[in-house]
Amino acid sequence: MAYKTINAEKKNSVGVITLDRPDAMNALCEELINEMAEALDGFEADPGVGCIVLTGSEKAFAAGADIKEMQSKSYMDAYLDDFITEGWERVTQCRKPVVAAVAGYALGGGCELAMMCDFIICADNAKFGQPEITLGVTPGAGGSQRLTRFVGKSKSMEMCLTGRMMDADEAERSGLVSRVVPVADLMDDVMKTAAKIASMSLPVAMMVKESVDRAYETTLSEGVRFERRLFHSLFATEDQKEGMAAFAEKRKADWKNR
Ligand code: DAK
Repeated sequence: MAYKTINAEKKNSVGVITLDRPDAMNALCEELINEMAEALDGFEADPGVGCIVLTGSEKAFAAGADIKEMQSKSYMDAYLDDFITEGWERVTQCRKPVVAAVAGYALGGGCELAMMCDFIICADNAKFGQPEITLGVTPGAGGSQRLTRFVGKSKSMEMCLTGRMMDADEAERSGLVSRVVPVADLMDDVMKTAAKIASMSLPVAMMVKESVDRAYETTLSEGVRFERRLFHSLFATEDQKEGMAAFAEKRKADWKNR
């Protein structure tokens, strides 16, 4: 499938979506969001894909929603059309794991998009920020909520109120990203990580994702109860029998995804 604003390709069992609007720092225009949602649909439906990677260029993951596209919208345009909400939320609805590989700028909607992924690995040149206040708006795709959950109130409040950018080291110290790697190694590293995830039993990886996500949506006791129910249910699967047999027999597991 040929897209205009992204590239989507399957590399073995990993689906890779690369945001590709180099002249606009990968600004997230409506067409890009729709194309990204379509590519995600394709990878979600492909049983040969076990993990999805979302990335940009070395200069920019994405410098936010497309300011030039939205600058003249009226309140009614934004409200009645539910301004770009549908495609934007597609990432959060993925059942397969999605890894964000961030180099360069991840600002505004770019930072929000990265935070919608399951985890972020970033390059040492990455810069994260929610500069919407400098444009006369608030974050609009969950930035004030997700950034606060990642880095805590104080840092999130400061960043959202000043538009200050956070560099890669600060992002790692604050828990926004799982790891920082040299920019030249970013894609190699992320592809190895994604391939590792894709080598697991797909339904188990999906349940792990669901379980960790639950930690954000519920109390500790309900989350632990949810995890336990998933854990119990896995004893009905072929992959639990295979995984434990493989350990006992000192061999590699041959997952059936059943
Ligand atoms: N939109 C449109 N064009 C952009 C852009 C953006 N966000 N960011 C950069 N560009 C364009 C520039 O206009 C420039 O285009 P030309 O002038 O060459 O035509 C080109 O990309 C290169 O940018 P610069 O010349 O500015 O490059 P620099 O290296 O000097 O600076 C920069 C890079 C990333 C620091 C700077 O471009 C910048 O500050 N960009 C804007 C960052 C920003 O304010 N982002 C927040 C946007 S608001 C929602 C979902 C999402 C959102 C809201 C609601 N719903 C689901 C409801 C999100 C909102 C936002 O993200």
